[in-house]
Amino acid sequence: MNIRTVSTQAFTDQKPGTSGLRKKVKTFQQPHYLENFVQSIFDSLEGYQGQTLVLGGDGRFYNREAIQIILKMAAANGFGRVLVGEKGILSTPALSCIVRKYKAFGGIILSASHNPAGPDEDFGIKYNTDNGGPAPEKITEAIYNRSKTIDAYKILEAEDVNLEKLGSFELGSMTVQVIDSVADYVELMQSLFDFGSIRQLLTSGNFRMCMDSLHAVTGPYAYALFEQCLGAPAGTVHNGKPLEDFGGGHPDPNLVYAHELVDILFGDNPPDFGAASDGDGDRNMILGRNFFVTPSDSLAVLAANAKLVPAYSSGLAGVARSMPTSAAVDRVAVSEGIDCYETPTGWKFFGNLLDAGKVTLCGEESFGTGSDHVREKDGLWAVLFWLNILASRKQSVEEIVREHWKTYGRNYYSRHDYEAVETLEANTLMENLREQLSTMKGKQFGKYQVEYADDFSYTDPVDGSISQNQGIRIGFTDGSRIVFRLSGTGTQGATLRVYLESYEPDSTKHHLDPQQGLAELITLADEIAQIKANTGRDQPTVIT
Ligand code: G16
Repeated sequence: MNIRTVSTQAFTDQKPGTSGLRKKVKTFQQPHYLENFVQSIFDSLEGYQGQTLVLGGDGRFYNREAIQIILKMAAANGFGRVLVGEKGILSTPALSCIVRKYKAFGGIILSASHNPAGPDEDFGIKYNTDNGGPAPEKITEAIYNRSKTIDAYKILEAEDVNLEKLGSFELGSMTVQVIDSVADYVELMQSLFDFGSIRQLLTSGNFRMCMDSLHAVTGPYAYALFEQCLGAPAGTVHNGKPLEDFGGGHPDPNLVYAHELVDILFGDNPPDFGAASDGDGDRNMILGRNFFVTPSDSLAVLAANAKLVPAYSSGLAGVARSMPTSAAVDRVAVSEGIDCYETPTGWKFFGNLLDAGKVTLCGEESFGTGSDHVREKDGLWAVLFWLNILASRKQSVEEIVREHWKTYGRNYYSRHDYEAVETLEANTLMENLREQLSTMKGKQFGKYQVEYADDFSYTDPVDGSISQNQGIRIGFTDGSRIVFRLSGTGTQGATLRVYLESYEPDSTKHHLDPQQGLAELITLADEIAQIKANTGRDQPTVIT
């Protein structure tokens, strides 16, 4: 078998975003596009000769082709072994688990997460380091820089590897091990949670749950966990067959895109508990009967109830949340006497804190929660965590959240997304905001007085690295805030995210719908950022 060195020309648009490189499938299908990026990853790493790489994706369109290319490039570049999920499938948290368990050099995940899939939709690729977590900015910058000058890549001339069955194959001098995509992950979950009491709950006949895998990667994991290990009745998992186009849907577990599940939980005779995950299995949405748990509240509830879960029974080292996530978890941290860290958006920023043992739980408003068990957020882990709490407290989801608000106060919270806005318009809006920052302090807007206004900057407490321009924050003297950011995961134009939050300690005022509770702030956000005028949009595309 020959190793070929192929001449190529650099692409200028291979800058990784919040979570790897995400583009339209058609972009990735251009000659040399994927190869250039993969070679740029390898060229930015040192010491991988003879080492193990883990490889898998969420099963979306182009997953199979990309895996074959990457296998041949890994062989040509000198990796010793690649562990690849059966049929090329690994959820993002499962890949993280496998990198850590088998002490691999790193991993490559093929996914565009919650973005739709299919020939005209999205694809993505991300490198994870040996801790199982997304590469830090230092590495993603190096990959991007390399991609701008690359002029050749190496690939083995070989037949495709059969990924349909488990086993070991030789590819040049590299071994390809096709592994069970689900087993290691299920074993890890069994080591964390009280499967005995969750099984009792799910088989009691008094409790029904519905898990919507949205035809994405979590289907096989959800069947194995809920229906096989935990005894939930067949049919508990909905849309569990992974499809290359996710059934034409948008695999984003929120109130808009997971509407089938929402209709069930808010319909007649709803089950007690509903959950959904996203394309690659790292996000989660939690619903009770007629009740939606805001992701920021979900993080806070998990933190407050962590001692009920065997893995966290001795308490948490600390917690972390991304800056735009509500401060609900901060209040739990204060009451538990533990540290709470505020990081920029992006799971990669939690890695150092987790590795250093400074935090045990972390989460984001973008439907992500996780812990130190892996270095990615983990959708099914969050579902099991909730089930463990429900089994232990024997209350409904709504009762648990309402009691939580009573104890800690309620952080009313909502995110308004304006998707596929013209990039120029979005940049102008952000620039205009930046220009106002220095004169904002002390300004009065109706009942709100500005306490601070800045562009969030983060200094990593472990390695001292600095990340600037991470979102514009306008905080008011009553603790409310508005945050403006441009998403780093979209593939079309720009997505403006507006995050709104206010704090209500009085439990007689906890009954409002967040859009009502935040109505004045919503109007104010438009007044300050001139969203309608700048984007021509009357209302957000998605409200969560
Ligand atoms: C990724 C990141 C998350 C981030 C989310 C949204 O999630 O891992 O940390 O919160 O994107 O980022 P943005 O607001 O920049 O679009 P995922 O699930 O897409 O991998």
